[in-house]
Amino acid sequence: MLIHLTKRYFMTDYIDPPHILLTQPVPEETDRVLTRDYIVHRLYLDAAPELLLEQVGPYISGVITGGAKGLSRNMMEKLPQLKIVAISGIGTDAVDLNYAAQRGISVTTTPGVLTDDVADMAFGLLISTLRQMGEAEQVVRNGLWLQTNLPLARKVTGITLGIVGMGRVGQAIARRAEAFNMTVLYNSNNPVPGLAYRFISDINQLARDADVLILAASADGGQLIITDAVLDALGRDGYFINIARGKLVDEDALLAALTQGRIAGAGLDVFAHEPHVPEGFLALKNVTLQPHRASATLQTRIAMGEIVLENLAACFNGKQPPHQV
Ligand code: 8YV
Repeated sequence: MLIHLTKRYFMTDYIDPPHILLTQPVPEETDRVLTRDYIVHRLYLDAAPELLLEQVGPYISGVITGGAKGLSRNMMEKLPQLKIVAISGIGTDAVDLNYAAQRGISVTTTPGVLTDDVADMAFGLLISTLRQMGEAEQVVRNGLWLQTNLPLARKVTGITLGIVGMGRVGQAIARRAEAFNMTVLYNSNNPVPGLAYRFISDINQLARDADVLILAASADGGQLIITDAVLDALGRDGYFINIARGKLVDEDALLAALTQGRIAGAGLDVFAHEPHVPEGFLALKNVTLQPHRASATLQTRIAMGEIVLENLAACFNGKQPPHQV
């Protein structure tokens, strides 16, 4: 492999142009600027990623990664010149922030621009699951319209919605819920000042009161939030929607609750060990499944890419990146 080692900046200790490691693709618009301004190494395209890391690891000063993918401590240890981990996303749960801080590595995110998409996905999953749109679509696609008597669906407008996590995304979901005449209740670490929705400090109580429970919490704390007890509190007429992180959910308990009819259905964009989806989910008609696509629109991914580029540029110009966590 040819590695371009050109001049070094006088005052800095990284190579110019900086070497950037990309763990997953970015939109063409972002990629064009990256390849113009940096030397880009694409881990996701390489047949032997370990070997690539061995070869280019010593030169890498920036990594671009996704929120769920993050960057393990083990990987960071292979990158002695690393200055910045630029997350194209908002979750920092897959990056060892303490270790990054110890080494003086900036960790940045792309807040704000993906809020609406994630809230839209939460609503898409909610409507699709309650209205059985996946199952009904299969009926049409398989030419079974006349032969099939689908059960009646669950009405969406007017339900009681429980939101777990009232950050930007939780609030964007709540705003959408208002247009559907829903009663919004929420649980988060603390009540959010200025919100008109009722705060419920006990998540089991929230699940009991809600027709649909949406998980929109950050996974930075790493704790399990959706347990067997929460699912039982949600009950046989309740639905669960997850657009946050799979690791916040006891996935075995969720699968069991769905299979045994202890909750009515689920809409899942995220899983505990992506891209692995436990096989049991695939057979269930009362579940809507997505491959972690909540922020995956062209417009939003371009906007996320612009912020990633800003963060990188600031870092390599000796400034504090604007969206450093
Ligand atoms: C992205 C995410 O799908 O923001 C996050 O933390 O998980 C998602 O928005 C992911 O970052 C892919 O780039």
